[in-house]
Amino acid sequence: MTARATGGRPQIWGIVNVTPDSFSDGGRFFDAERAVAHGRVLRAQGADVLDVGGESTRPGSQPVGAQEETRRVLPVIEALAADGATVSVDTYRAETARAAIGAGAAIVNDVSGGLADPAILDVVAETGALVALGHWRGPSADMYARAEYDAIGPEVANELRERVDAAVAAGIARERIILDPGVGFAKAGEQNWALLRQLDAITALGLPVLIGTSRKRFLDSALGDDASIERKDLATAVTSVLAAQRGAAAVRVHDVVATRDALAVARAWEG
Ligand code: PMM
Repeated sequence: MTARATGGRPQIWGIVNVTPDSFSDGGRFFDAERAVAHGRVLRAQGADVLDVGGESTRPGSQPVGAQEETRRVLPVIEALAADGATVSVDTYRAETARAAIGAGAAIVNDVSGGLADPAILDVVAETGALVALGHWRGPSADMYARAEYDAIGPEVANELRERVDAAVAAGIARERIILDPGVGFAKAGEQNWALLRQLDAITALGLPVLIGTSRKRFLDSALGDDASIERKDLATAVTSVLAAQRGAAAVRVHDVVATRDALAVARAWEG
């Protein structure tokens, strides 16, 4: 597995969240079992990478801590990697990343681009994992306070270039870096659309670009406030195709089937 797109179509990263199920009393084992089963379904549906996360990074969400995060994701990563899946760990913590790689994760997906816990870059360098560096300006709790841009595309590109420099300085080979402009991270509503419109500024950095729009709040401005999950998944399939047409190498989604089909239809059109 490289950081490049597979066979001309973008990679599909399927989202596997390992968070407690408030509707079940099955306990912790059940949460992991459920996540593994979900990951297997996504893989069978065509996910190229399974992105396993144990802490929500949604706006306003509370951190769970490294110990709890590791406890949640490790058994899931172990089981999915043992199946032969390419597993990514969605974490900004060095300690979690190290444990996840030990359990079989091949990719560290750090939405903070190494800013939240700089030691994560050393872990990636030491282990030879791939890394996705996200554009980030601070923790979820107050990230909208930092959502100020004059020209969002070039500014995000510049800040990502600094993260690449930090990663390379830590000993990570450029070929092992994927960039993510961080849709929804320190960007409010319309700023996300402007960023997507200016995706060229990010792809011009010359590294593979990962885009995550799945079920995000900014889609509401196109769909209306009360759009169902199904409608958001359809919208995500459309944004994933548009991102792919503008050079994205990978898309991170909840609904793998919708995005897989949309990408296949776009490819058939393009011939
Ligand atoms: N978004 C979320 C979590 N992890 N990782 C990457 N690389 N890019 C993203 O856009 C991204 C991410 C938040 O969304 P979720 O809570 O639906 O997973």
